[in-house]
Amino acid sequence: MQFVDRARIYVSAGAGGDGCVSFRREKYEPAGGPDGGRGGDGGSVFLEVDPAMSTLLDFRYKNQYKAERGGHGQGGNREGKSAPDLVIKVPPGTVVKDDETGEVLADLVRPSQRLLAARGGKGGRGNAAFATATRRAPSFAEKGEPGEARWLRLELKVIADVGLVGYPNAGKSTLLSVISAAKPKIAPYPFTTLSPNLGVVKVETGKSFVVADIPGLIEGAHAGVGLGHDFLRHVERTRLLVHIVDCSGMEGRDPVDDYRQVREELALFSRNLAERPFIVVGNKLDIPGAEENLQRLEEAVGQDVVGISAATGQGVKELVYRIWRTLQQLPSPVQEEPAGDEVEVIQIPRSSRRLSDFTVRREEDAFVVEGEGLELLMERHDLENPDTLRWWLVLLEDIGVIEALRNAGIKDGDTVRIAEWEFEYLS
Ligand SMILES: Nc1nc2c(ncn2[C@@H]2O[C@H](COP(=O)(O)OP(=O)(O)OP(=O)(O)O)[C@@H](O)[C@H]2O)c(=O)[nH]1
Ligand SMILES: [Mg+2]
Repeated sequence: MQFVDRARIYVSAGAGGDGCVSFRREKYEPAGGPDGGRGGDGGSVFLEVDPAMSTLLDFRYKNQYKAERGGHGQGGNREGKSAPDLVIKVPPGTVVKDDETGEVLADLVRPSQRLLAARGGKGGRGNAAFATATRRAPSFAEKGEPGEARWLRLELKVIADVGLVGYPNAGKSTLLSVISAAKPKIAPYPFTTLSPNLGVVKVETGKSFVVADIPGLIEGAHAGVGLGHDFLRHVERTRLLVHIVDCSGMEGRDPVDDYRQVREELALFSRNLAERPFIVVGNKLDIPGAEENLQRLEEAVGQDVVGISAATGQGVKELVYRIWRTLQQLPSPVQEEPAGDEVEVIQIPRSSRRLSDFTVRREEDAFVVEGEGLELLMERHDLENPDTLRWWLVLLEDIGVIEALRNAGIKDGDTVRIAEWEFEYLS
């Protein structure tokens, strides 16, 4: 039995720090050489599998994740500090999709897998990096590159950790309704539950588990009497059974008989289920006389029985902690790999940012140059600065933009446009 847990999160990486404009100051040298350092890189955002998690519940409370930006470069060729990466833990089996396109970016299954969900921006170069034989004192530096940001859709096929079993009317659905947000049908007659209900139980931040509530089991359930048979198959995949017994003795039933009958049905269905770890819960302690039945039950069971009233909430919180603690001692459903440093980082492909990947197109009023790498680089520089502008025009020549414009038939006086920026072509 599975249901799909979903969440939407926003991940944004840190921008790179800005490069610095600075000149060495020496006692007898009024204008020393450029020594502005590079900015530090921005932090990236990673998604990483945490085998201890089984739900996406925490993402309902926090869905924005931002890594910090890199520090700015400084004089004396000091590089800015790089920001730490931000690692978000997700349960094993989380499928990560691009929220906009629905495209699957990663299927995070194993603890050693990491998705680079948003790349941090590179730090900008300081003015020292722009010095050449002919430009000894560059008055400009580069801004840090922006970090990537995107909305992600997380989807997890949830397998229940805990199966609620018990005789009809024991209060299984009532318990589920008070420990989770699930809204199962509850009524004072047997077989109210006709198909399994799943609920996510939050213990505290980062600690939650999934409970399956199945129809009540009666004598012959293992052979298909009642509804139990089909559903026993489903609880077979849970790690822990919580056996609910109605201790009220209402309707003339004996809790000890009910307990034994359900245990027997489990054993007849599969040895596996009979050997599954289980917690026994005596319910309906708000009814007079239930306490005595609880004691009798405890003696018959031979292990302690947790007493609760799903109706009043008595003992329920303690039960939830008890279940959580027990789960921690049980093997995780995902096979843990031997510890090693073989981490597989999954990358989200991005379009080419090579400066040489550009196109030239002729429009009515201008020649338009387009290229992601070129446009991103341009954004990081202030072309109002004449020093920067000279550097930029040489760069356009070097990477072949000017030649491509000539091939496209450009003449003196024509306008060239790159993103928002325009200039007049002069050969
Ligand atoms: N007094 C009292 N009544 C309870 C308590 N828990 C459940 N009930 C009642 O018992 C009846 C059966 O509860 P359900 O939660 O539907 O029982 P179930 O085990 O899911 O039953 P099936 O789905 O038929 O197997 C309902 O009338 C509940 O209101 C309790 O702690 N005290
Ligand atoms: Mg029910």
